[in-house]
Amino acid sequence: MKRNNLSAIVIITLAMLMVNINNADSNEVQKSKTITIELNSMQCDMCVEKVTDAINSVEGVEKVSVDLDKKRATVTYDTDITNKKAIEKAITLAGYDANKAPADKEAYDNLSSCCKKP
Ligand SMILES: [Cu+2]
Repeated sequence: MKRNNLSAIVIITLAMLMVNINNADSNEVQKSKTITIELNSMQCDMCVEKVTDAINSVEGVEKVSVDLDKKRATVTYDTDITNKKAIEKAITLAGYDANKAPADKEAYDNLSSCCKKP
């Protein structure tokens, strides 16, 4: 009887270990990465909205938070689907500088006057 109890404990412990290993695997498959992007040309809340929409339009982006005071975005994305360059590109095509990538000129010219650099 004692032996059976011990076996049961060993089996349960092994089962729990296997569950932990499986969880670690599934986390690795997701490959999420969080980066910050400098958005020095943003001026107002409308800019925040446009930049947020632009980043969200990139496939593979999971989470976006744009901070107007700090002039930067925090973006979480799936590294299997997209990358930092693609996200920067979407921002520049919306008319804003992203890190060292300059805004697309035509998109910038089409921004409302309140969104242009002073
Ligand atoms: Cu603006």
